[in-house]
Amino acid sequence: MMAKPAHAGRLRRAPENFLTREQIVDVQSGRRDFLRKAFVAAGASLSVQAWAQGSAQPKGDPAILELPAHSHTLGLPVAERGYGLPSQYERNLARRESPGLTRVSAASVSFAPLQGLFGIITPNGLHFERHHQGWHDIDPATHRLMVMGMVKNPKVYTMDDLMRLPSVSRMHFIECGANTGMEWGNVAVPTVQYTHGMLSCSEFTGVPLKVLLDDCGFDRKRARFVLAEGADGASLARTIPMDRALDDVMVAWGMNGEMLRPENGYPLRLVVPGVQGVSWVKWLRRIEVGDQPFATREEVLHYVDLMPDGVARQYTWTQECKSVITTPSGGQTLLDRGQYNVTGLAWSGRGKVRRVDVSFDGGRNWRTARLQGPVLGKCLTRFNIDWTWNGGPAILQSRAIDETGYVQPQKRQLREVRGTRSIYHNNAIQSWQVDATGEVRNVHLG
Ligand SMILES: Nc1nc2c(c(=O)[nH]1)N[C@H]1C(S)=C(S)[C@@H](COP(=O)(O)O)O[C@H]1N2
Ligand SMILES: [Mo]
Repeated sequence: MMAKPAHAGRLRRAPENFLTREQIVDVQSGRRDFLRKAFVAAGASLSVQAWAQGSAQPKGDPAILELPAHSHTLGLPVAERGYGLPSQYERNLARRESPGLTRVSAASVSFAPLQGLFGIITPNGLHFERHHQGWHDIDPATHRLMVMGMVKNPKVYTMDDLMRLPSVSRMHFIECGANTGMEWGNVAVPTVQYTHGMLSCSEFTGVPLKVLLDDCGFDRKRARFVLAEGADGASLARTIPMDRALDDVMVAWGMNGEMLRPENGYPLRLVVPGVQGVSWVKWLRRIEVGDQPFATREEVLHYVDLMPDGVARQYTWTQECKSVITTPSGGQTLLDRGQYNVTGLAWSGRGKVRRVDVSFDGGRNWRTARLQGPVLGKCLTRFNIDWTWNGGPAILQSRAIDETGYVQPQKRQLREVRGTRSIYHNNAIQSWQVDATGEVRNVHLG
């Protein structure tokens, strides 16, 4: 049996990463210190040394010495609901809304709890949500997709028609262009759920858009762009350049092995790998082929970046290379010094992640992290690196490099080019400060 490192550090997992009002009062009145000691004492009673020496029974921990009821009573029969749910002990792991984002738009957003997820796949019930005009649970029997414009044979497809076509399944991340938007200014939102939680990753199943465009006989000479439009009240519509439409764009109905969830576009959504979330039109009802960009509301008024010279950067197709440490991250607490597995996510809209470096001293020194397979193009990549916390203050950062050689910028470098008036497309390096009490918080370095 492999011995646990004798000084393995422990972390308060706090999936939701938020203290309750009572806990804040506790902290203010000094009770937090008491809680900390209680945690440490409970852990210390399981002698790690005893395991390492192969001793038959670690002494003292009632959780291992006393036979719990579940070990000598009859368990439940198969789960009551035909569709399983997480353990009751995981109730805190949930999507959450942030009042802060009303700065970007009055419509709704919920953030994925990145701090509580493992690997690269986002469970369907925790996939972030962004609705410009609310969501609907649309009947697939009456849903239709129309392909029209510069095509020889305009067509209307039913879901059955679409699902008979040759399909593919591929893993991709989706990130809202406004992800990490609040960090452009001097607002340091508390947790990674709120800084980076408009990010998710799934295996999508659907038909390549190219198959539909070929099926309708698009005008190869004149067609340069397609428009994708949703069936919601927002009629959300985005232009996609033809080279992308013919490359890896999918008209998808599947997400992680099952049909899309209603809030993520059931029964049909566009998947535009590497491109910001707004182009991933949900409840997809129309594809129009044209010879110029369509200049819809969503690309003229929204998702543009106001540059320092006052000119707006429009039609941002690609999400640039980015990464973030998810554990330890803002709101979590290191309960004792010792060894930690520092882990996070890296991604690039241009292809594969080539390398991730991690710094523990605010960017002075960097060490290369281990990339966990599979490393796929336009997909989240999980990284891990060992760290021994000596109990002193530290600043944790991660810096991703993609296969094109693009290096994720420092916030300062990004601001030099883009100014401070942007909301969208912030892919700067994130800093988490660990202070001597072990508490981790979001800090902006100059
Ligand atoms: N029809 C429609 N499609 C939409 C939206 C919408 O409001 N309506 N929101 C867009 C935005 S801004 C994003 S970031 C993604 C979010 O996808 P999700 O809710 O599945 O996470 O969907 C995009 N597609
Ligand atoms: Mo978005």
